[in-house]
Amino acid sequence: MPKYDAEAVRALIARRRPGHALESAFYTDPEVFRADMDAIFDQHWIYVAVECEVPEPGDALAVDIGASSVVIVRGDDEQVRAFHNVCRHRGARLLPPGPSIVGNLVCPYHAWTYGLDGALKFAEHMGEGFDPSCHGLRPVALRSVGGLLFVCLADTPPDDIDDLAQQIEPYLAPHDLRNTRVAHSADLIEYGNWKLVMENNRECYHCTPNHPELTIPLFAYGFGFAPEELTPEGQEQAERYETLRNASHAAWEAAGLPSRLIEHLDDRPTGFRTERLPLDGAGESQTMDTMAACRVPLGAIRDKAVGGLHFWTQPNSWHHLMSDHVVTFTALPLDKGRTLVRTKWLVHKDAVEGVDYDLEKLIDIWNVTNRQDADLVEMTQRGVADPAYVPGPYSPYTEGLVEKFMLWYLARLRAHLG
Ligand code: 3BY
Ligand code: FES
Ligand code: FE
Repeated sequence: MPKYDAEAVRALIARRRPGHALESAFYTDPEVFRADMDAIFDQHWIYVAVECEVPEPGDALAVDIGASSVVIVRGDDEQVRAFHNVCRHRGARLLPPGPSIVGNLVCPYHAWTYGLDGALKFAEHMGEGFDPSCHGLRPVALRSVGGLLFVCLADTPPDDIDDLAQQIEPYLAPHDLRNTRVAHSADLIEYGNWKLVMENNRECYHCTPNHPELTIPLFAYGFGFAPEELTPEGQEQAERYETLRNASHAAWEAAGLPSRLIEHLDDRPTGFRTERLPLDGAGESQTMDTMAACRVPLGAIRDKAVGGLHFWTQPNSWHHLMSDHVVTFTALPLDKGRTLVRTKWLVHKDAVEGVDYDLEKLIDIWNVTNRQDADLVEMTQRGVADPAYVPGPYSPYTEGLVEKFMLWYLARLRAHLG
């Protein structure tokens, strides 16, 4: 039985007007949602966790991606591996979502017991002809990119992850993600299709009217504007931003912090983008007052004013790395109209809450901003579901990266549907 009507989805893709938002069905139709899960989330590298969440052998983490669930676990040999969270007996989930500490992976149902390498070690009462070696956990492709863990549910994952890792690891390395710890994690359900979450994330057109806290206005200039429409003050600010960006890139690169833009958003299966951007004000960190929130610096970084390193991946992740903390985001579709946005705040592994950082100060800005974005996504979901909705044009200045997200998405969907 086909999971969805591929012909209907192909027709929708063919009708799409370039440079425009998608028609309603892309955000509201359960068939398109199933096509998205099949063609996008089951085929591509999905950012799910940070390596520091499984620091010791036996540390495990279960993450749901649509109908699938993946167990990430560090083995006795220190290797981090991923398996389908599905028992090879009668299919029970082995671990609940979230972190666990395990000696073996023991199914709660009939106690089939798997080693941390996935091999089935014990299964009682299965008789003579039963071969445990044919009943190990099914592996899932896993890749750590500088400490960020990506999984791919496909049998043959896109191999451009190697090139991505090679390009991005020098950018991530100074922040030493492997020696961090999750200070806080927040799950926010946004009442909108996952693509609305991503479209919203890929522009800062909405930042000035909606995110007063987000070290605006300078930050927003990093994501595009129409030069001819700027007021004299706007022009002055834009120039200030450009000067600051160029000077910062030069200084940071000289200090061993790769900073310049790399953009491969729509020309490969594992699309990504990175750039280190200066922050407004004193420019130390992404906090309400732009000052570092944590006293213990990350990695070898000693200059606090190293801006925010933005790292985005298609289809669903974005990350901000500062001198004192890191914020990682992943958007995981729940159904056609709901998306889980999971945010994690990382600090140096030795930083002590209440001594080296104040948790509120650390998480405030992105908690507030996420809430604002969730409201924007929800109001858009309602609007695109209205029979009166007609897809409107993207701004060529401020929404160029939204269009790149769409071009990537449509090309991947087309490639999968054939
Ligand atoms: O950098 C980001 O993650 C994007 C771009 C601007 C707003 N947004 C949060
Ligand atoms: Fe796991 Fe039976 S379903 S042991
Ligand atoms: Fe936003």
